[in-house]
Amino acid sequence: RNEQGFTVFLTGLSGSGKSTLAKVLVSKFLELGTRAVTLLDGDLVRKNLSSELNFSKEHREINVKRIGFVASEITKNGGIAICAPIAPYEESRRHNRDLIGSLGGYIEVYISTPLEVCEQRDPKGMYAKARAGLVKGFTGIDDPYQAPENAELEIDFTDLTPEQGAERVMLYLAQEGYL
Ligand code: GGZ
Repeated sequence: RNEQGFTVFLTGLSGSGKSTLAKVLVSKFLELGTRAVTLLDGDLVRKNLSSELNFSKEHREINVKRIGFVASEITKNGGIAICAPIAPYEESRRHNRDLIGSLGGYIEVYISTPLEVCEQRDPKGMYAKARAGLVKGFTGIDDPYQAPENAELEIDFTDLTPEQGAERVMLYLAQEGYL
C-alpha cells in the first residue's frame, strides 16, 4: 500500500461547496483508517491561525501560504491534509504546490460552482452583505478570483451532491495510487 502523505487542496468561491466537500472527505478517509486526517478549513484557520489577517491581497496570500505550510508538515509526516480556503490567487497556490509536491502528494481541486449559484445559495448571507456594500472586497463581487488552469480536478456543485463530489475525489486518489 502507498503510505505517502498527501494534501487535497480545495479552492473556489465562498459558498461553492468547499467546506461541505471537505467534511465528507474527512469521514471517508477516517473510514479507510489508514492515516491521520487533518482538516484546515477556511473558517477555523481564520479564527485560530490567521486571526490578525484581513482580506487584502497581501493578507490572503499570507493566509493561504500558512495553510500550505501546515499541510506540508502533515504531508511530510505521512498524513492527509484537507485544505479549504478560497485561495483566489495563483501565486500562493503555485507556492503551495511546489512546497507540498516536494514532500508528498498535492491534489488541487478547483470547485468551479459559478458565482450565480453561490450567490443564490448564499449560506451565510455574505453575498447579500457584499452587494449592499456592507462587506468590501468580497471575492467574486468586488475582489478577484483567479480560476486555476492546472488543477488536478474540477468539480461544479450546481447539479452534484457533496457525496457525489467526494466520490470523484476518492476515485481520482485511488487511480493515482494515493489510497
Ligand atoms: C471573501 C470573506 C471576506 C471577503 C469575510 N472575501 O462564506 P465564508 O465567509 O465562511 O467564506 C469566506 C471566508 C473566506 O476566508 P478564506 O480564508 O478562505 O479566504 S482567502 O483564501 O482568500 O484567504 C467568507 C469570509 O471568510 N469572508 N470577508 N472580503 N470572503
